[in-house]
Amino acid sequence: MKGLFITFEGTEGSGKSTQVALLVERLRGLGRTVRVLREPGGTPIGEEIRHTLKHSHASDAMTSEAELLLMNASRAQLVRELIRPALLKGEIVVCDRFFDSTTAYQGYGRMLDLTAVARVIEFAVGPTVPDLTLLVTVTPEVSEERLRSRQVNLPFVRDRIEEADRAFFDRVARGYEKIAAAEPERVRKVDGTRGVREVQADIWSHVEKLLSDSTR
Ligand code: Z5A
Repeated sequence: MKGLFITFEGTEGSGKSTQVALLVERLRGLGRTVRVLREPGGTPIGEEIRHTLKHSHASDAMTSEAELLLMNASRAQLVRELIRPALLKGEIVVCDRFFDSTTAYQGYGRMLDLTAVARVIEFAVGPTVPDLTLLVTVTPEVSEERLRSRQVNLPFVRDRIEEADRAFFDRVARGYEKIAAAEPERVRKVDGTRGVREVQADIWSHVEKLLSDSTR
């Protein structure tokens, strides 16, 4: 069976991780072997990079260019160590964030040169591009409310990126809109403001189509 690569994107609090877990459960229920990954991270080296990006004491001084390269160092490792081998074995790879996050956050959010960002991404991933990307969208208000309620439940420490201002998140959301408009076949938008089950059903309709197309 052909390997399939599915990624989830969206601003924080959009419900991506919740939907990743539900999709993986459903695919495994169909007997498919599924590899679940997240970015930045996913490999031992990637998880060390993730820690530096999110929590290092020195990371306040990190430049946007260093952030771009660290995201893609983690990605280059993940692609070669886990994603390509899994796809070659015919597995389904589901990844919570992938290169569209870099375009949205470092490109549009941090306002780095978009051509340079695209070149770095291309170097990190080569031909390993998702078959389907689910962009879960929420309003800033929904995102803030969900993050706030999660803080009540968990000892959640706001990390470096999450402390950036509202204008940053507006730019990220606009960036995602542009990404979706540029690649409507690969990137499917899903309204994440609805209940978990409705969002899940919408996502499943896209995945079901991908599964049936892949067996033709
Ligand atoms: N980043 C980057 O800048 N460049 C890159 O290239 C990459 C990443 C790859 C990773 O953070 C950070 O790295 C991220 C982008 C940057 N920056 N920020 N900030 P992370 O991995 O720690 O977290 P995240 O990816 O931003 O996701 P998240 O904050 O954990 O949220 P989520 O996965 O989208 O949502 P969730 O955990 O599934 O749900 C959030 C809460 O809402 C939770 O309490 C749920 O129970 C609840 N929820 C979920 N769905 C619903 C619905 N439908 N209704 C009501 N409540 C819901």
